[in-house]
Amino acid sequence: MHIRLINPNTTQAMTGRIGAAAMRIAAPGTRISATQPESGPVSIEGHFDEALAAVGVLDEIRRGDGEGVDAYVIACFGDSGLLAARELTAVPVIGIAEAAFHLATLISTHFSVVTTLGRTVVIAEHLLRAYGFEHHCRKVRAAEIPVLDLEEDGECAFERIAAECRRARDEDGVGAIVLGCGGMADLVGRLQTGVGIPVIDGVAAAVKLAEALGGLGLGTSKHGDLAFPRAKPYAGRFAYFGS
Ligand code: 5HY
Repeated sequence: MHIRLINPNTTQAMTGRIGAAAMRIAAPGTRISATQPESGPVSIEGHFDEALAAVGVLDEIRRGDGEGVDAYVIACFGDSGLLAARELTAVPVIGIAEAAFHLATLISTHFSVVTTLGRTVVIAEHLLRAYGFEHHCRKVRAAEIPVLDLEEDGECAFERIAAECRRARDEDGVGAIVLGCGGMADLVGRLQTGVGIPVIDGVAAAVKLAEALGGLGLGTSKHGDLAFPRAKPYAGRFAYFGS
């Protein structure tokens, strides 16, 4: 099967690292491709960025469906545009936050999240409630690093993330930690070794869940609210979505 990872921000280097992390854990026979929108924020660090990035995600879904992609992973911890993307396609669309939350609850009664900036904590908290995991998550923590510091100052960023993971392990009474950024995907092995409890990267979790859905022949339901959008014109810059 062909899984397309969509990095909703427009930083190519991060797309490459996310794609490489996915390829390392993909099953034999799974083809991985990774892309990002042509337009949009270079990093997603709040509600405004999420709103703009969602349109780019939808563009990538349209493009991927024209290329015969079998499943999509939205590789941003805000699960940017997830439900809208699911309306657009009949194949699975997995958000890395939702995927990581699911896997964390299969191995631990409680988990904490370590994300980037404090201002994005509320986005993760909204998703926990929306997905029904709020009683399983003890705390959403921020390492207080800008997303692109994961590209530009990797070792310092790693140390800050690792320190926050250790605090979660020691203070939160959790059995697992979820990494709250697609750009952290290639840090999971080092963090797992250093922190000593299970650390879950949503990119890997989403790839494996996409493989599972593909193996079961399950796609996005087109019955009900995730049915294809009703046919209508779209004005202005979105006219190309119209039918
Ligand atoms: C992400 N931002 O996974 C999120 C992380 C965050 O550009 N990719 C981004 O803090 O929400």
